[in-house]
Amino acid sequence: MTLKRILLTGAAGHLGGVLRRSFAGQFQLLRLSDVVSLGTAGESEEILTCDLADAAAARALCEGVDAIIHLGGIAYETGWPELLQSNIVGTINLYEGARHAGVDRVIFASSNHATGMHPNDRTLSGESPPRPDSRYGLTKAFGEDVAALYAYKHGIRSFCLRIGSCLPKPDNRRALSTWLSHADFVRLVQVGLTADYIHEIVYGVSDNTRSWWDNSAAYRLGYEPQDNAEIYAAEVGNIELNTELARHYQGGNFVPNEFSGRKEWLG
Ligand code: NAI
Ligand code: 15L
Repeated sequence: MTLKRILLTGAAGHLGGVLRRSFAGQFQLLRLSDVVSLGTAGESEEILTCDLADAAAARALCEGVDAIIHLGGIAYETGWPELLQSNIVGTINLYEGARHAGVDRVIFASSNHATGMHPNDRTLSGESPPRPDSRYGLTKAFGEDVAALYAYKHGIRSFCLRIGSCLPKPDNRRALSTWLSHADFVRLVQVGLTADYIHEIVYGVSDNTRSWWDNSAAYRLGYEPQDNAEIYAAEVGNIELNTELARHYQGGNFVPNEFSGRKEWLG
């Protein structure tokens, strides 16, 4: 199936901007949506402002598209009321809209924080169980399960990206493991738009020498990352996170925030 009409949620955000620029003119329709203003529509673009927590609006958003790239939501740790609305209710509404509209596939921006309480001497894959490091990470683990429900029960292909640190370049030692370059992010989303899968969880990470993640499932589907954080090692390799907990666990600075766990369980 050639996907012609794409919906991008969270289009006003950092990664939404990366995809908007990269995908300009590539599709018959690129429908851009966010809860905040998106400016003026370019050629083949359509702009729909919508709070994903509004079920009717989210349903209308999904009408007439072949695929959805779902980036919209809160991208950091905060309180339950906000996370519940944007990330939990928002993701349910989005998938429900996709089901009603007969959408072929959804690419879901999960996060490494769904598995952030795993220590960083462990190599994880998309099959590794969630071990969230925050309420935010838990909403992403929930989103991966929503994706599984709608894939296996309702036939919507779901590609979940446990994104590491998608930045112009790595900014500290941790990011030498977790970095996803903008160009590799676009490559991974293109795999999500073209590959044959049912429900797949992969890591959003470049070809980093120090990666903590076995991304062979993404490679099997055709992902060929071209960037490696190691070229920045001399520049940022000495910039350490400033607590033992943040350095020990994959989730980095999300871990010490509100931590009340047992130090003897540090394994
Ligand atoms: P961002 O904060 O720049 O963009 C998220 C966008 O979602 C914002 O424009 C915001 O207005 C919108 N949004 C929030 N609540 C909404 C709602 N209720 N309805 C509609 N739109 C809503 O975040 P960024 O960095 O672009 O991340 C995009 C996605 O990727 C997020 O889901 C984030 O959790 C995920 N991610 C990003 C990583 C990164 O390194 N940038 C790492 C891991 C995951
Ligand atoms: C995320 O999930 C956040 O959205 C992003 O801002 C970074 O903190 C990233 O993870 C990371 O772990 O570096």
